Order: sequence, then C-alpha cells, then structure tokens
Amino acid sequence: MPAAPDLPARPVLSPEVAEALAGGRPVVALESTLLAHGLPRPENRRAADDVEAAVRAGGAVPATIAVLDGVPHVGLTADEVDRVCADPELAKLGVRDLPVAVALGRSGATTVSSTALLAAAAGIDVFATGGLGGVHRESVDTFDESADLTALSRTSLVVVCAGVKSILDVPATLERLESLSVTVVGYRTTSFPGFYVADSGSALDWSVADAAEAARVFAARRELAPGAVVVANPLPPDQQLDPGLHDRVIAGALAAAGEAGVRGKDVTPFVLDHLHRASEGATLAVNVRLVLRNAELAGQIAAELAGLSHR
Ligand code: PSU
Ligand code: MN
Repeated sequence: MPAAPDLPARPVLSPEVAEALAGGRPVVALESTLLAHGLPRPENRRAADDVEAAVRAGGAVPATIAVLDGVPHVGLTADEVDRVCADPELAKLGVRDLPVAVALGRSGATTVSSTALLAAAAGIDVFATGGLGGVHRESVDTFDESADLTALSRTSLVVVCAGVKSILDVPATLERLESLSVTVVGYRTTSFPGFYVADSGSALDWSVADAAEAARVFAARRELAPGAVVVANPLPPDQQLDPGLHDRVIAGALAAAGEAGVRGKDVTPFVLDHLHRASEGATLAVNVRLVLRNAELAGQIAAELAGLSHR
C-alpha cells in the first residue's frame, strides 16, 4: 500500500518553545480563539502580547497556538500573531475542524478544545484561557454544549480559567464536568468563579492553596487517568464586573443572539461582542484582566510542575 501523504498534522514548535520543552523548562499554552473571536480588533493585538508577558512573569515560556496555512503552530512569531489578530475571516477551529484545516491548508484560531489537544501533543502540561465553553442556557432545546468539555475529559493537562463563561448555564456545565470526570479545583476558593464576576453562585468540593498544590494534583491525575485538571481562578471582588451591570447586559446579549438567530459556533463570539459594546468596554477590560491573571498563575503552576519532575 502506498504511504499516506505526509500531512503536517503534528504541531510545529517555535525554536524557543522547542528548546524549553527539550530542557524540561516550564511552558504554558495559550489559545488563539479568544484573541481572534473573543476580543475586538485592535485591542486583541495588545492583549496577545500582554498575555504572553504574564506567562513569562509567572516563570514560563508562552506558546500561543493557531493553525496557519494548514500547519498547527505551537509558539507564534510577532507576524503570525498579527495574522491571527487582524484577519476578520479567520476560522474558529475546534478539535473536529483541525483535520479539515490541515488537509486543505486552511488557517484558523484554536479553541480550548483544539488548543488543549495540540498542546498535549507537543508535550505541554499547562494551558491558560479566559473561561471554558460549556452548556448553553436553553441547551435542552438547542443541544448547544461546547466541545471543550469532552476534549478536557480525554486530554491530560492543567487548564487555568476563571470558570466558564457566565453567558452559559453554569450549574449544568459543572454537572457535565462531573459526568466527564474532569477534575475541578478552585484556586484559594470553594466558590466556582463566574468569569466576569468572582462567584458564580455554584460551590466546588475542592480548592488548592497555591501553585505547588495545583501542580501536585495534576501530577497525581496524570498517573491515575487521562483527562484535565481545571484550576478555577476567580477575579478578586474589587476587580470584577459590577454584578448588577453583569446581569443586565447578559440578559440583553442573550436576547439579541436569539433575535438574530445566531447558531452554533457563532453564538459565543456574538454574545461576547454584544457585551463589550453594551457595557461600553467594561466587559472587555474585565475579560482581558482575568486572562492575564490566569496566564500568570499558569506560568507559576508550570514552573512548579517542572520542579516536581526534576526531583
Ligand atoms: N475565553 C475567553 N474568550 C473566548 C474563549 C475563552 O475569555 O472567546 C473561547 C475559547 O476558545 C472557548 C470558546 O473554547 O470561547 C468556546 O466556544 P464555544 O462556546 O463555541 O464552544
Ligand atoms: Mn456551541
């Protein structure tokens, strides 16, 4: 049988990321969908640099992930980040979309699900994002549940996030994370964070006191079963979105999405964009802030993990 054509489905590592991984030094994966589809242009470009800087401040090398011309890249050059942030037509790629982009030579931003897959394939143990996707409100009618959840059930890495996006059905999402056996720990809290707000109103069973504990939980999980450890890192209450404004603008954004008939993978970007405009930039500022905090904590956890495996 002839050999299958050699498609570059394996991720290509930037020199800095490749060197760090080869030397056992800490690396943190970053997704590109939140840049391309979650934040408006041109603010997304500055956020991309600031998030990478936050990972470095935490003690790790950043590896922003995207697919460019059919090649999955782990660690982007400044020009490549420009491409991700500038192109309004860039595709949004979940796990199921990756093979199409690779085979047809397309470009796209990676979501939590596909970033986690590519990061783990590259040997990266820690990933920072804003908020996970999850079960949408009214999912009983729409069946809209993010592929992030099933991806995390089978991908071994730490995901640092501020909970799940508060446009979702948070209790239902936590139930699905339980069914899927995804480990969830709060960072210094047993209240599940609410993305823009510190507390979603749902409780967690477990919390970790510091980055070292988070690293130890992941080390144990990796030995026991494949799958992710979600480290839920809340904003401090004095940095959260005003909860009254939060509830008002979310109700408006979900209603607008319903009226516009938005479906599928367009729902989350539509709602986030509506929120940024309806709150006159308040949700944007808070979204960037929580991503930066998650990136720094992820850097610290990656540094602790690298220390554990050197013992
Ligand atoms: N976190 C943010 N902004 C975002 C996202 C996460 O602060 O835009 C993205 C992630 O890429 C996540 C996606 O995987 O939203 C979820 O999209 P969906 O609901 O269509 O699965
Ligand atoms: Mn969806």
